[in-house]
Amino acid sequence: MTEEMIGADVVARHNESRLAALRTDYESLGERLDRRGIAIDDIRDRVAGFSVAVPSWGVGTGGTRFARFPGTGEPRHIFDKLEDCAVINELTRATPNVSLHIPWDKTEPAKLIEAGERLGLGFDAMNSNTFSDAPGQAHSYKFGSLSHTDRATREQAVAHNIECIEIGKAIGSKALTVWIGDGSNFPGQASFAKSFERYLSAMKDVVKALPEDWRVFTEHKMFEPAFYSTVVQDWGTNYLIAQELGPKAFCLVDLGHHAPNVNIEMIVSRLIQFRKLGGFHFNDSKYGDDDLDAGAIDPYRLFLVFNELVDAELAGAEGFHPAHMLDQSHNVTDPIESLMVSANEVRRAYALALLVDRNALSAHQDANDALMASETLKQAFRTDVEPILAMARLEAGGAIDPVAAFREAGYRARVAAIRPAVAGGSGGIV
Ligand code: LRH
Ligand code: MN
Ligand code: MN
Repeated sequence: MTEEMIGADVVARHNESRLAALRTDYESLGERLDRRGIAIDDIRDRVAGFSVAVPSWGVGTGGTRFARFPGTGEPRHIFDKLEDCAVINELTRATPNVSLHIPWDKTEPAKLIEAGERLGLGFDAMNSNTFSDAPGQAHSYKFGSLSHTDRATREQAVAHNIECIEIGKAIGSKALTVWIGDGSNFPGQASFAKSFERYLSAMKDVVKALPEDWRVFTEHKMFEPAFYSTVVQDWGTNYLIAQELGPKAFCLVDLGHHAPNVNIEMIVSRLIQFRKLGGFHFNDSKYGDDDLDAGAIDPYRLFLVFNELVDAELAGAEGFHPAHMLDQSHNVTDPIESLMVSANEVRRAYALALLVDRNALSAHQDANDALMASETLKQAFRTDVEPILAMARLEAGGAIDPVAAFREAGYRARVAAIRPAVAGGSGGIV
């Protein structure tokens, strides 16, 4: 029996007052979609089958490089974090898996399994951390980790990644995500070629430890914490890595890790075409790695990314099963609310992309009718699919309006009474 964090009665009460309006809206949208030759129930079923993993580190308040302003009832440890993640899934029914970060979430695997079973949660990709020093570790990552000039430091970073795989194996994960902060701050500080060579060699040792049915996702990021050069800085380098590391290696696209205005949807298309798209960290940004909620700044771009994903899905692209994860940081919102909104935004982008008239789009492309091609995408994007998302949640036992239900349930006040307040302070980067 799954332990409920919110309670089915609270959710039922919440839904009751909204049910009639939702049915009317769903029916009316169904009629309009029908005129476009789209069966609304098919879209609802696909949306219901779409999930996105929640990052364990996302349920705490993040910070900037300058300051951290904690909220009330912040999770004290991984078990509190898992309870918060369970709330998100109970209300959205879109996030049945959690992505762990080691050593932040390090604990006995048996206890993780027990908590996961109790809360109805599974575990998605494991994330290693060689971008900060853990207490007591022998060698510092100040000047790098997997690409460090010192062999012992590289070996320590490899051993840490292997430890993440071991924990993941015990709890049912099937992937390891590796993001490193390695890079340089001054021209001349590091040899680009030698650093990359050392990184590739270390990663080959990590790949050797992967079980048969596992994948490794390497995550690129243009800058930060290194401000002059970064070892795994863009999708080109990431693609080279995936090629060098072989069939278990794939590229992870964190939407916030690109220069402003970069055409991310085109990167996604390229990686799909060459079978190296591993998955996503969804978030949004205006300037850099802002880690804002998915779709908060540019929902059209999120839709265009999903347009590529749906295109590949419907075409039955071989070996196409990208991992969907959120990765965001919250400074001014309740993290649970933000993650619920993001999960819904990701589903919205998926639903909207399913509405694209692909035959028409393809014909407009062939006829070089730029205007109508663009309008075909816009027609889908302009549709309000909220009734579809809400119906998918409702039928799976979730809330019609997850944020309102969360507030009605008084969960944050309840945990604030148990979890001691955390002191604020100076920032950290993630
Ligand atoms: C780096 C990153 C990466 C880390 C996470 C905490 O900016 O996106 O995925 O693991 O943030
Ligand atoms: Mn990320
Ligand atoms: Mn990031």
